[in-house]
Amino acid sequence: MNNLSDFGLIGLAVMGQNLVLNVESRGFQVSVYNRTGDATDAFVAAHADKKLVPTHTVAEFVQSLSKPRRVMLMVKAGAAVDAVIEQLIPLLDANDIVIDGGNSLFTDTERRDAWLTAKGFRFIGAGVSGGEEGARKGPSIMPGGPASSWEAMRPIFESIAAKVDGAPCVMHIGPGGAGHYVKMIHNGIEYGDMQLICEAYSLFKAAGMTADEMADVFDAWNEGDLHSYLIQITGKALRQRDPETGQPMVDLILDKAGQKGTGQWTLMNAADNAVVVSTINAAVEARVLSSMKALRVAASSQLSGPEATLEVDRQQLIAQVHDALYASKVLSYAQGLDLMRTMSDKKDWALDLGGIASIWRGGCIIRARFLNHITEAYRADPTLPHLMLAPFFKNLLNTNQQAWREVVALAASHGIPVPAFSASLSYFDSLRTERLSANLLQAQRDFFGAHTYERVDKPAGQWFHTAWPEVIE
Ligand code: NBP
Repeated sequence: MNNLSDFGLIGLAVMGQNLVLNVESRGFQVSVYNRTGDATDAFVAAHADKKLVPTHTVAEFVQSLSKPRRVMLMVKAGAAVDAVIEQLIPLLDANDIVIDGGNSLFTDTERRDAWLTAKGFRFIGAGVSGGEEGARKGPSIMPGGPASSWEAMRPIFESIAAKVDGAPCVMHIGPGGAGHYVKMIHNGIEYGDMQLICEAYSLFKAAGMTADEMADVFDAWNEGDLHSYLIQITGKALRQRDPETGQPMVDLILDKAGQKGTGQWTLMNAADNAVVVSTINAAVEARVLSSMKALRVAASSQLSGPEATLEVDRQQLIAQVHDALYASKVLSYAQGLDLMRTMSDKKDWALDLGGIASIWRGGCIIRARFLNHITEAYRADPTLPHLMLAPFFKNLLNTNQQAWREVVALAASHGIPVPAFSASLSYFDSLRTERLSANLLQAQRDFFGAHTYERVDKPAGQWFHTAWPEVIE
């Protein structure tokens, strides 16, 4: 082993351990440190044949690295990141690079970037997607920070990232918090994708399909346009049996969804920027509603509704749900991209949306065949105002919409909640409607608040107020 390591990682939980093994497997010697030293010892002992250097204090860790030092943090997002940085600051030298690879909030990353830059260090806020397996075999990496820091980390990032068609799933996203921001949007889109799949599942369930029959459908879909990691794992999850009872595993799992916050962050950022992400919003809210299990159980016997049983032609339902899922999925991505474009303009990040779609093709949770079409759309027109208006997607939405409408109508008439399918369809219909009902809304605003309105028969920018009749109650 060399005296000094090429790379160091702090935080040996599931993501950290797997990233270390990935980096080491590319020929780098890696120093490791974990707050609880037993985890360090157990990890290094379990991989005694690897070029790993265990350290038990932050000082020992820093001293074990070649300069400029490359220190990656894989600790719990939030206060833990600041606590580790505080410990590192007195020990680092100018130009050393600190990379936060956790799911940090991008505004925290911007604060840390300013903090460390002012002290002469280099900071990279890098989103890492792909979970445990991605970290080990090749994640999608979204690094933000100065271009010079990216260049210094590029050889390691490119060697550990997933590869698609020979290209590594990593690129310099932009300055400051841009990397963590894009990872947050990735997670928001992931929420949307997952919820849409769950809505397809609930329709199939209402049609009386067994878990194995549904698994067959998802497996078949994974061979076509919907080919993606999430469709693939859904098929596998549905086929899984509980060893104890022999029943499908999914039937035994409590219907209360957890969440760690990145979906909600996406909603808050969308609200801050007046961008509509209704599919992602529906997905986050569906998790919240699912968590209200006790109330749902109580309400289920008090609030009536139609029988949630679909007596329909099964093959036709499967084909229609496929088209509804695909169209809704496009909307979910279109909304996420719209939010990224808005923030890119606001923050001067110059985000390459086509490039971002391309690094999401491998390693990450939302990896999917159809991302190629997003890359092509932005390569053909980098100023594309909205994904729905790209030729491929325009055609897809026009073709799939009849099935989409029928699925949403079928679900509504049978009392089956499909919040993400229907939010997506409403967004589609709102955006393609030349004249909405907001004329009446403007009248209401002017009526009670003298907020004024523009007129269709006068130039834009001229504002009018009407002396509305007095209301006598
Ligand atoms: P966790 O998010 O569960 O964090 C556990 C690690 O943080 C342990 O090494 C723990 O050390 C360390 N830590 C904590 Br907690 N407080 C600390 C402190 N004050 N000082 C030093 N270390 C501290 O681990 P994870 O699931 O591997 O995720 C790591 C990061 O990657 C998170 O930001 C997560 O959101 C992100 N991420 C996770 C996934 C995933 O699939 N799990 C995917 C993508 C991104 P200890 O052993 O001493 O308690």
